[in-house]
Amino acid sequence: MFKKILIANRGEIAVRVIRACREMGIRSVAVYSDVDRAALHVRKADEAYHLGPAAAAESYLNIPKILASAKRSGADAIHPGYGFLSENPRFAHACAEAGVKFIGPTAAAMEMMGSKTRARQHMGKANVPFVPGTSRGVESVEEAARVAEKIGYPIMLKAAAGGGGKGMRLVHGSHQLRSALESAQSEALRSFGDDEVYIEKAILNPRHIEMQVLADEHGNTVYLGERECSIQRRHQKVLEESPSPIVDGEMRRKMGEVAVRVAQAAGYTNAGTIEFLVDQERNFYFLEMNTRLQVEHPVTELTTGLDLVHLQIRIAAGEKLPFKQEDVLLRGHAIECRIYAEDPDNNYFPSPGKITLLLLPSGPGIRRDSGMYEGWTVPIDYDPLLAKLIGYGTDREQAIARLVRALNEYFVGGIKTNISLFRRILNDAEFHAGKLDTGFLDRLLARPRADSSPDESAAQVAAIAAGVFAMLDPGTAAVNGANAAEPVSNWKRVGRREALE
Ligand code: MV4
Repeated sequence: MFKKILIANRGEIAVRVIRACREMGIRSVAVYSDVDRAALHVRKADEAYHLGPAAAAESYLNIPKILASAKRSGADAIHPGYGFLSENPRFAHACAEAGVKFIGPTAAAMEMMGSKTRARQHMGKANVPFVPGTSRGVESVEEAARVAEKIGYPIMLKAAAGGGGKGMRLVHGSHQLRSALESAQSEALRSFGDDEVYIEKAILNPRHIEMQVLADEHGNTVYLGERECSIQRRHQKVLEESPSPIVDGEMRRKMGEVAVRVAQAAGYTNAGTIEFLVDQERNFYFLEMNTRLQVEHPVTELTTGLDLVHLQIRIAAGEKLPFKQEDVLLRGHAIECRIYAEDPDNNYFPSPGKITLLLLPSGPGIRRDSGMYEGWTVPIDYDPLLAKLIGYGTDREQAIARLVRALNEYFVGGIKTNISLFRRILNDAEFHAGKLDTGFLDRLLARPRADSSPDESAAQVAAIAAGVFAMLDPGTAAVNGANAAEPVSNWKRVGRREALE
């Protein structure tokens, strides 16, 4: 087993991996940029190495600097988290060259699944249902027109090297084809340095449902249930849940078996996710494979009772999966809210700054994976994800009720967050009915806001007022029933008073 793991990431996922290391008795090494000097992952790791300036290219994306830190610290493995270098085959290869185990798939598996057309070519051999279309880039408008006529409009033009909707165009008729193809190719070239664009039949109002898989290095591959990820804004997931409201046992088994075939066709090892598009008739089509641990992995952990990071580390250390497919039992329902430092009243623009007050939810069925703390300054330089709030319950309604209760306990002072957005989503009738598709959030945001019910906002104001008074005069805390035997610590009082001034 590894003695020391370097986490080549930051924020909540770095803290999450550090926690798994600590639970496994493995020393953890953090790396950080100038603006992350006081970040939570640096505080929690056993060791920390400075990478350089805030710019990702000078820090979290800088392979030589990260490998130099691994060498200096004597780390024998690296966990990439998600984003940054987590799906970069050159990084995986460089780790192997440096004799440091990359906790994830091989560079070859990453490369195969990194190109959507290469993936489709390989999936074709593995009897995997994918959206009708081409498995190679189109060479000309004429060729595109022929293919489109054959599969029928509307069609979707997509960048082979793409993801997240970049280089993607929905085309309703031949008259739009030339301009759409040219703009898709130029955006693909700009975004990915590769202008290959291919064609798929457009699935209208699809759901995005993904299947978690886990494969050890001895040929064992299992699926761990699906995640409903249809609630997205501009191709960024906002809220995810497991299980999906529309997947029953039969459909889960079928999707799981397809996902396992995809992973095996790719020679995949470690944790991976197969994304599907699901149409209104619940037909599912392979979309792409994510060769990393995903942000939303906690909802799978809660419904399976498994720790995916522990398992990733054990797999990378050469252990066999400690269970078989029939041992994977799903129980309950989990829903994750991604808490972003964004201003809902200003087009969700990032809202960096100092966190002056943090009132945190807890209690039955509530999990928080967080990278923030009171007094920390959220930098402008990176993705504004602050924390994930996950509610777990026996069923979907209990999970929703717990999440609504927890959101009303959550308060982040000093910056704006999207917490209010989740109250709107979780109170929405379509959401409660499980009527989700990738257009859900756009429809919700297009509707006029129903004011949050007065008692909720009053509860918030009361909670903040109580907190403020308790800070200003500990005696008040005693009067308000706070436990006088445990006066507010000097650290907290000084910190809070400073924050308030
Ligand atoms: C599609 C599609 C409809 N038909 N492909 C968006 C980014 C990438 N993950 C694939 N995406 C889509 N591909 C076909 N043939 C609709 C989308 C899509 C989408 C997919 C998943 C989650 C959110 C989405 C938002 C808009 C469009």
